[in-house]
Amino acid sequence: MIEHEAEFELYHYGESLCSQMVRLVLEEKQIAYKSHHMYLELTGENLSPAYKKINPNVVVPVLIHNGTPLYNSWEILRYLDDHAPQKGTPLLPKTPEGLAALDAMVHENALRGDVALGDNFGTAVAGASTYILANILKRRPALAVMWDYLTKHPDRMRKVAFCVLRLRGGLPKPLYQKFIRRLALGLANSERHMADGRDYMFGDYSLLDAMMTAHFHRLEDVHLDTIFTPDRLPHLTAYWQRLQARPSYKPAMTDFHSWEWRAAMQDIYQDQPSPFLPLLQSELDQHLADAVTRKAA
Ligand SMILES: N[C@@H](CCC(=O)N[C@@H](CS)C(=O)NCC(=O)O)C(=O)O
Repeated sequence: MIEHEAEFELYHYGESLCSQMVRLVLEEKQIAYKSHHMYLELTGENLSPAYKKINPNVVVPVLIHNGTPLYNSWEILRYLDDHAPQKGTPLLPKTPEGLAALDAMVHENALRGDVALGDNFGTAVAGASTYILANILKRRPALAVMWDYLTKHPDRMRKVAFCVLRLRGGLPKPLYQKFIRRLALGLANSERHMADGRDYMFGDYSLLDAMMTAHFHRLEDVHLDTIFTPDRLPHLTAYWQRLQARPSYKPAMTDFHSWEWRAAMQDIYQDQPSPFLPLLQSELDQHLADAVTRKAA
């Protein structure tokens, strides 16, 4: 049991993909919550003994419901929908086939610990934005960062990854190229999925759309969002506008923009598109052309 004051309390970070999804769903379900905003790379606050009492795995988000912690964002999302099925927007498909299809699409798109970075759309989005994490880590001395992660982070792979980011300023370039290729494939698949004119991934808004909102918003952060044009991705471009127009978007997403993340974006991209945009465009165009050829055959 975690100490708490409100029925729902959320430990989260403004710019984390998983935190964004949970905040979107809290808004969609119209569930009020007490916010505990945490800084991650900027201060290493999540590695502190105090936070380890909330989550020994040191990650966000954690949702506390009446003192009981829930740790995994996807489980949190489902829990919220089960908890308040009649409140706000219903977020799960109604039929068993719909639920199975949702699970498959989540597998394809989610930021999952059991999927290697860049092996699905969600992990490719996360991988592509590690430049931003590296830039934020640069605000602290390298030794302090390495000490923190090597001695306090429980995940062996992440310990190393954060040290590499601090020391190299990013991951090796071929990895970014892999992320971009996977992003192109994911965008092409989603464009095809929406080509029948549906408004959301499953017709009605669902948990998957909350996930896609966070992912597309992150493409904006890494200055790849100019890929969304009516010529290239007509259905996804309209879909992205629809997601941003929802009342949940501002309170869950833009109201939680965090200053050091925004400063890192400015420092890295200087108001220019990402240097990886041409690769994303050519890979995507190739996928879209292949799909047309397959259809014609
Ligand atoms: N499987 C977890 C993953 C959570 C996660 O990796 N959160 C990231 C932010 S998106 C984090 O807290 N990273 C900080 C760290 O590892 O130090 C979930 O879905 O909630």
